[in-house]
Amino acid sequence: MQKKLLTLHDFGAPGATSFDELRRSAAQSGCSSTGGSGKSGCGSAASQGDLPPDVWEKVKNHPCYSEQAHHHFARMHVAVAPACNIQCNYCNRKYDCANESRPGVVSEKLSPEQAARKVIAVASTIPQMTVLGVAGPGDPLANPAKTFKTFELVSETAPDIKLCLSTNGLTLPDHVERIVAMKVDHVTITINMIDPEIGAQIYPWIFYDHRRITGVEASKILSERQLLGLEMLTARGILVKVNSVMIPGINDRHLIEVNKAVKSRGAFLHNIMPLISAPEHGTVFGLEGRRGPSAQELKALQDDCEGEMNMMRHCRQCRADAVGLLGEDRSAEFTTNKVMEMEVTYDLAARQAYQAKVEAERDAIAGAKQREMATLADETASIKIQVAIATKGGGVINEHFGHAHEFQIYEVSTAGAKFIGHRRVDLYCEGGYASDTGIEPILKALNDCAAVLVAKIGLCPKESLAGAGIEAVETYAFDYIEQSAIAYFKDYLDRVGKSEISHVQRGDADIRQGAFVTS
Ligand code: CLF
Ligand code: SF4
Repeated sequence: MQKKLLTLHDFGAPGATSFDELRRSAAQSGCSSTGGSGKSGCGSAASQGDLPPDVWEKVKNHPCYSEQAHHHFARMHVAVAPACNIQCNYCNRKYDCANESRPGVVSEKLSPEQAARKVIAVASTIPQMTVLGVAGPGDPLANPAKTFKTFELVSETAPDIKLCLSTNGLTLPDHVERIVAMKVDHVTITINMIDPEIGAQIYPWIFYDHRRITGVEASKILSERQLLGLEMLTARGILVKVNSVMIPGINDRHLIEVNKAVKSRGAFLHNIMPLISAPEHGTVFGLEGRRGPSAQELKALQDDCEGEMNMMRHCRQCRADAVGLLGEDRSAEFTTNKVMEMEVTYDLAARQAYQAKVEAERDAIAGAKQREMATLADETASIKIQVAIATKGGGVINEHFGHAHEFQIYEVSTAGAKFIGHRRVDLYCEGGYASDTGIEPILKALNDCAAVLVAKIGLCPKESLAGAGIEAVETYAFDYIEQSAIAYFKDYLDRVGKSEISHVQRGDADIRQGAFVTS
């Protein structure tokens, strides 16, 4: 495998090689992007054997389209699309807000050239970064020139990186052919309604056909354009994920109808996300005090929608400039100033070697899970429990309780262990001391769990968790997550059977809004 050595200054820094030269040099390196046509009908929990080979090629290292992949592979967003052509009542786009983490918020807006430079810098530093997404802070297709220029520069320079975009869908039908031509294999459409009367409560206006349109008419046009765009993409083999924001009191039950509508039009995956709403965001919903759903409400809706098309449950509601694994944020390492100073080595061979290593690790994880499942073969109990996992990634229980920014939540039963969500928390331990917020918010976030499996935990939090009925378990430190969750469940059933413990139905839990930020 040929190794390309490139420096960031090759990307237009003073006195550097031109971007064109860099593109040519990368194009000669012999790698190619993945291709093939997608088929709908499966989802993020699917494994290699569950999907046609061409679809598996597209999703196997996409952290959003494959729940398994999200333990190993990272995505990055570049904020090249500031404008938007509609208004959502849950949106207020902000810049330079490093403490706020939600879609629509970024620290820097980038030109396509700056964005391409940043992608190469990240790809060089983080070999597991496999996907470039354009997701805002406005709508990528309301900024088509910048969005497609960015994709063009990146695909010519780093063709092993998958291209992904996320849109409100209003202008999507106008851009489908270009999306296909650019080999953008993954498109997300945010569809919150198919009933314009409901839409009128979510969208005060759209800008379409050179005019501002309000009320039910606006939502009618938006919905028609979204569904048309979805049909056009799936007919051309593009994998389409539909994002829907669950807004209690407005579209919560209606999303079941949305699910049916998008499923019938070939969507690959449906991602129902909780409303992010707080007065300080300055959004209409935030200012009117509209709440987001609880953990149980969200899960119940996702369960109701789950059928042939699986639900995405591992979304972290990323910022439009997010970098890293879905549960981490490394964007501060890649500001424009830092990127300009970095000497980078775009090493395709190293990236591919990393991915081969991940393949082997995934096989080992799947094998271990299968072996553990065999131990449940004779179990008939109808008990289901939820367990929280402290992990830094890699599919392993490798995080100290006090250092966890989030816990991954698995539902475990005789059917196996299934990822059902994550809970963000403030660090329990800061600089060796318990944080000011204490353990209460963590207890509320994990209240629906019977246990938390950790690499390590101190006596004090362990006792607090026990007091709340949550068992802290270090037995599975550095073991695989799903294998361990099943092993814990087996042990749990044994202890219930021997009346050493009682199985109790746990209560609801808090979902903390937004995604992880470093500061
Ligand atoms: Fe980005 Fe979106 Fe592509 Fe993923 S995010 S454009 S599909 S690469 Fe992923 Fe982030 Fe959720 Fe989006 S976790 S907000 S679903
Ligand atoms: Fe904000 Fe996206 Fe809605 Fe535009 S489409 S208003 S950027 S949430």
